[in-house]
Amino acid sequence: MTDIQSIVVLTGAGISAESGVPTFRGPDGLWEGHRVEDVATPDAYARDPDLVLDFYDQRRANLDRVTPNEAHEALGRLDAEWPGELLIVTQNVDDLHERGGATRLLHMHGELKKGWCLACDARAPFDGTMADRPACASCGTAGQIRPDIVWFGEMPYEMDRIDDALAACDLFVSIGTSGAVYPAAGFVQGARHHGARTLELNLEPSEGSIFFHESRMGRAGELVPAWVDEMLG
Ligand code: BJW
Repeated sequence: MTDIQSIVVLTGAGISAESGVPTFRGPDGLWEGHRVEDVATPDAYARDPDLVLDFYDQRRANLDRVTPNEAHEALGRLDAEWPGELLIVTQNVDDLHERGGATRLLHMHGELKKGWCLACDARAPFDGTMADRPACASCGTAGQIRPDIVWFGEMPYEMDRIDDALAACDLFVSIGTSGAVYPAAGFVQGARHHGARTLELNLEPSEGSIFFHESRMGRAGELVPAWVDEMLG
């Protein structure tokens, strides 16, 4: 892979699977006893806020029991050593990329460790239990903090920045994502449209596998360090 200056990496739940964080679309389409559609929509939150807040509280607490794996650490190394442009776009709401050393990173679907106050619109770090209906540190209103997570029907974060990076990149790499959720599922075609080379690293072919120039199948914990070694020569 010569002549590569600018890289965009997209990651999904598969990169955190070997850390013990469950993926969304397992064989039976269920996840921790819930269908994603039952908890990851604004309607679900309006219908049963206790269920939704508890679901995210449990996942936030679980972050303290997991650690970054070889794939997160390899991307942290790429971030530290790659001399050109790099943007790691994660769909994941865990903090394993940061803990693996990534800094050129954005969370397009939000973060478990952030809260969004619906009373004053402040988004702030959060590390407690939302089901207890805490007060907002900015405005003092109690019971109005929801997870700062992008649910179905909501606009993912930083789309302009992502679109600019996709248009300018020489290489687009997708890691551990099923390609089932848009707009992320369309990034490969966007990058190709602008002339980028495209590579998929996944356990099995994603829904958009045919759009990639190259697909490598296997565990992220093996494939990602090997690819990063290639890039850093
Ligand atoms: C391994 C591995 C190992 C395992 N090593 N690999 C009809 C057509 C097109 C679009 C739509 C449509 N109807 C509605 C839409 C839009 C909708 C959408 O895409 N729906 C689909 C269901 C069709 N999208 C939205 O609503 C988005 N917003 C939006 O579109 O706004 C309008 C807009 C317009 C124009 C431009 C921009 C925006 C918002 C989507 C929000 C998604 N939110 C979720 C939940 C977050 C909350 C939470 O975490 O609880 O985000 S859904 C869930 O899916 C989560 C994930 O980030 C996302 C992607 O999942 P991911 O990461 O791919 O996980 P899995 O489980 O699906 O796959 C794991 C993969 O890893 C598998 O392939 C495994 O094989 C692999 N793997 N172990 C390597 N060890």
